[in-house]
Amino acid sequence: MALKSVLTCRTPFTLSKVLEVSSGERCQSTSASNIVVQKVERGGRIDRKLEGGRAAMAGRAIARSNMRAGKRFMSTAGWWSHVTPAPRDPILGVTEAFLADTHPSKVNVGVGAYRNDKGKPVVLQCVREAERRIAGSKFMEYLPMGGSVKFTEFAIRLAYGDEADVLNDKRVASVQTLSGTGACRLFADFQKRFKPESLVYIPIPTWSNHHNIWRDARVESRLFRYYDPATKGLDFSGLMEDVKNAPSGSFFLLHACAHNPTGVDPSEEQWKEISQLFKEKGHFPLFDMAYQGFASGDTEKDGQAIRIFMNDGHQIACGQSFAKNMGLYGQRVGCLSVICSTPQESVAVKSQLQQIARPMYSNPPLHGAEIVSTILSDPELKDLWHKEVKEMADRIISMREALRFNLEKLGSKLNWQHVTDQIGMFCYSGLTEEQVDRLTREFHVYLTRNGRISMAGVTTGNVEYLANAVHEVSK
Ligand code: KET
Repeated sequence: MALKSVLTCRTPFTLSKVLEVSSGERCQSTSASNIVVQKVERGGRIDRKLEGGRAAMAGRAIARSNMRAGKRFMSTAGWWSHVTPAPRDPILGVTEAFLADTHPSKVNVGVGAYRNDKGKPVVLQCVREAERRIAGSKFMEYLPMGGSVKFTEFAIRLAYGDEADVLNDKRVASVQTLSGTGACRLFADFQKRFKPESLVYIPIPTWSNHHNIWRDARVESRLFRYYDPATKGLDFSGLMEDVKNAPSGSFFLLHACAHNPTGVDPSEEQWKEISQLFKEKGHFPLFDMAYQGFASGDTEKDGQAIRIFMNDGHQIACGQSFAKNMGLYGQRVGCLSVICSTPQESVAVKSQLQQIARPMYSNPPLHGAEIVSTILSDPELKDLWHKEVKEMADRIISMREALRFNLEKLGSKLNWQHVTDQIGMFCYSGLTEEQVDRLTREFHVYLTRNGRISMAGVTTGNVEYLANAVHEVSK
């Protein structure tokens, strides 16, 4: 059968492919998974419509017959006709929707990215100075698979404290990662490879991407209670019960500070109790520390949970991100560290973490690691950084007060105390999905559907507008 093919692309997602067949039939694919077969002589009237898998099969059949006819040809169905669009990311999708909105009063309190009081992204002074110092650096070589050793040495000192025994004993395996996400993912892959039967327990609720990370690493996950919507605080007894009932030797994902999305952290006493119970049960604590400095404004204080577990002798793992606390979002700079029982074990663990990184991205990027190690190795720059972290944390705290004040001023009958009780970047407002949808539809306020407000996007300029909108939908 003689076939002639024409292929045009209208958009990256919609292919319009036309094939003429000798029988007089014409096969047109109107979308990637849809083929319409028409009789040409009958003026294009649709005779049959094939969709999805059937369309793909028809496409392949036509392609095969065309191959037999010895013609150069492209398949009607396309290699990827079975691929359907991925669902929108619950956090980064909010930014996409915000950018598409042209309303002048629109407000983005979706993604957890710090803005100054003018609503603008910030480059910290310490970062600018570090960049000035490393500008013109002749070193553009590959980093080792585990990244910059100088960087990881400073990163783990920040996490565990300069004087930590585990550091003096050289018992910490650490690698530079693609920010906090990369640290979690590398650990999840490591867990799957070396404890293939283990489970990971994830708090309810948590950063939405945690679920994706352990799912893609093929680690079986379970949930544990964390937040109590009734009290808008920690469900401590529920948490302890779930920790107790989990099979011994389970992995638990914990937020080191400034829990995302709830802004609710255990107290020092509660962390101590959790640590003790973990000891009894032989559970593994994995800390995601994406916000060190953002909870209290003090990086040491925000490392409290890590220090408690470390001093209790746990072999913890910790994922660090410098996206938020140094404003290095797009630089993708983070660190994964694992406390081991001996220096030899830590050498082995590090080599295996590198082995996982090698076929995925080979080695991590240089620039962000250079910035971080320049800042952390210079006492003056480090002081400046501490001051700037505190300024960011303080601005967020003052916006919490302003939001609550305005809601109360508007006469809201609801209790908004949690807005100021919670800490870190987020306010877990308690708004329902329907109320969030109204906020976006009627007021052009963009936030995640779980009612999380990124306080980093609230400014003196938009706080009244935001409070009014929240009040209107929650009356
Ligand atoms: N852990 C937590 C708890 C977290 O909130 C984030 C980012 C990350 C890790 C990853 O950050 P990275 O940029 O890979 O270092 N959270 C914000 C951004 C995002 O969703 O990617 C957010 O919740 O808005």
